[in-house]
Amino acid sequence: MTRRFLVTAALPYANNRLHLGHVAGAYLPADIYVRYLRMLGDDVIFICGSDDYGVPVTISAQKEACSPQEVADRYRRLQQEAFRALGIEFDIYSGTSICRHHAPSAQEFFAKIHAAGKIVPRETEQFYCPRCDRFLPDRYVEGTCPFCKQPEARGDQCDACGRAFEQTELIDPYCATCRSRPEIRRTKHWFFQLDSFREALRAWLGDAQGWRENVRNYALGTLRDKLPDRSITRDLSWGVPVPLAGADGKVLYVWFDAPIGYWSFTKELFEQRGDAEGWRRYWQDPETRLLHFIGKDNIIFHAVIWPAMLLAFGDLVLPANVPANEYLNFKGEKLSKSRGNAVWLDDMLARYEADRVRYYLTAIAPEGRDSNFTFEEFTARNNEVLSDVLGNFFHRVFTFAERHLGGRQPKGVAGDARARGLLAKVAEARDRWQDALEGLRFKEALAAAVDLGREGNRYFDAAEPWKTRKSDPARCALDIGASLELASALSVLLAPYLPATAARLRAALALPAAAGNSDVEGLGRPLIAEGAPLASPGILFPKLDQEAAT
Ligand code: B3M
Ligand code: ZN
Repeated sequence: MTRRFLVTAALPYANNRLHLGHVAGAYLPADIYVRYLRMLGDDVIFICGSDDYGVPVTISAQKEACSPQEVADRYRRLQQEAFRALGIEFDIYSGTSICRHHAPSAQEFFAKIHAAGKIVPRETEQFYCPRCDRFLPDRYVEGTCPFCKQPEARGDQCDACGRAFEQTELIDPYCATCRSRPEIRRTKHWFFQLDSFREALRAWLGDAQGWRENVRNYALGTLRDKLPDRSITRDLSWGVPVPLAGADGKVLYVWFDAPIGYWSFTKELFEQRGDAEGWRRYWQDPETRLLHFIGKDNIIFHAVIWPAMLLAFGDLVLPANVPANEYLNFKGEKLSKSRGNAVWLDDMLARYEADRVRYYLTAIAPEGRDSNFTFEEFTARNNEVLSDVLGNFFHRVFTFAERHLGGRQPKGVAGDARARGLLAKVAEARDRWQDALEGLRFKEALAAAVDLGREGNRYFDAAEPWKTRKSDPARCALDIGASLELASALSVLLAPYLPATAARLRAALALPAAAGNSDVEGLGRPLIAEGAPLASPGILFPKLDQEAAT
C-alpha cells in the first residue's frame, strides 16, 4: 500500500550560508528519509525554502549596506547551490519573500484566524532605541534570558534554553545596534490566543506515536501552565504586511509567516506542476503523514505554536512527527554563525565529496544528544569505514571478479548453501535497517549497512578465494558471486545515505540506476542475473591524509 508523506526541513534564514550544524540537524536526515521513502515507492514530496523575513535578514542588510531583498535573494541562491552539491533533493526550494507566499497564503492564514476571533489587538509596550530612532523588535534587542539567565540572549528566543518570550521580559536589555539602553514606548500589536488550543494540543501530543521522547516531553512541558498570548506582528517594513485596515507599518512576525511557507511552497510546487489543486492531497487528506525535520531550538515553534495555528486555521493536517535533532558542536560549542563558530557547507564540499560529508554527519548525527564535529575524526572515520570497510570490500570483490571470473556474475549462487547463509545475513541487515529508518533512527540504519560491509569482508577472508581459485574453482566462483550479491545489497542499503556511491556501484553491477521497492523486498535473494557483466567501480574512497585534517 502506498503511503503519502509531506516532508519539510526547517527554512534557513536567508542571511547566511549553511553550516554543518544545520545540515546534520535537519536537512540531511530529512533527505535520507525522503530518499528511503521514494525508494519504497511511497508518495512523498519534500518541501523547503529560505526564511526571508525577520530581523536576521534586516540586520545582515544593514551590515552589508544593501536591501533585505538583495540579501535574501543572494543567500537563497547560495543555499540552493550548496544543498544541490550535497545531494539534497527537494521538490521545491522557494523563499518566503517570493510573493505568492504573501497573499493568499500568509495573509489568508492571518485573516482567517483573525476572523475566528483568535487574534486580538492590544496596546503594548515595546523597546524603542532613541539613538537609532526606531522600535527594536526581536534580535534588535538583546539582554539576559529571563528563564535561564544566559547573557546576550536574543529578544525573541534564548539560544541556551530554547524558551520563547516577549522581549520586555529580558533582563538588562540593550540595543543590539548601538548598545544603548532602550526605552519603552507604546504601540499596537496583534496577539494570537495560543492558550485556547492548549487542551487540543495536549490531547494531540498525548496520542502522538513514534516521537522522540525529548521532543514530545519538551512540548508537553510547555503546555503545563496557561500559555501567554503570542504577539505576531512587528513594527518593521520588511515582512508580510498585516492584512488589516489601520495596520500600516506593521508586518507579520517572522515566526508567524515562516511555517506557513511549508504550505505556500507546496501550493507553488503544484502550480508549477500544472495541478493547482494538487496540494490538497498533501495538506488536507488525513492519511497524509506530515513530518517537520528541525533542530532542537525550533521545537516550540513546530510542536506547539505552528500546530496551534493549524488548529486555528482548520482543515489542514497536523504534524505526524517533528523529528528534532540536538546540536552539532565544534570545539565544544554549538556551531553557529552568530558565535563565529561555523564550518560552512560550501567550504566543506569544495574539499570533500558529498558522500564523505553525508557519511560522517550521519555517523555522528546528534540524534539523542549533542555531538561533536572534528576534522580529525572526519578523516579517521572516512578512512576506517568508507575506505577500510566499504571501499576495501568492493575493491577486493570486483577486482577478483574481473581478473579471475571474466567479469561476469557466476552461476549457481541461489542454490549454494554457503551463499544462502550470507544472503540470510543480508536479509537480517535489511530488516534492521528498515526498522531503524521507519523509526527515524538514521544512525542505526547506517550502522546496519556498514556492519553488513564488515560481514562481507569476513566472508571474503574466510572463503580465501585466492587459494580456492586453484584448489576449488567452483567454490571460488560461488563465493565471489555471493560477495557480489552482498555488494548489490549495499547498493540498496547505502542509497539513501551515499547516493553517488550507490549509483556507481549499481552501474558496476549492471543494475538499474535507482533501486526500488522490489530490490528492498528482494534482499536476501540473489539480485544479479547470472552471467551479468560486471565492471569495477574503481577506487571509491581513496584514503584521506590525516595530516591535512584541520
Ligand atoms: N528560520 C529558524 C532557524 O533557522 C528558522 C526556521 C524556520 S522554520 C519555519 O533556526
Ligand atoms: Zn540603538
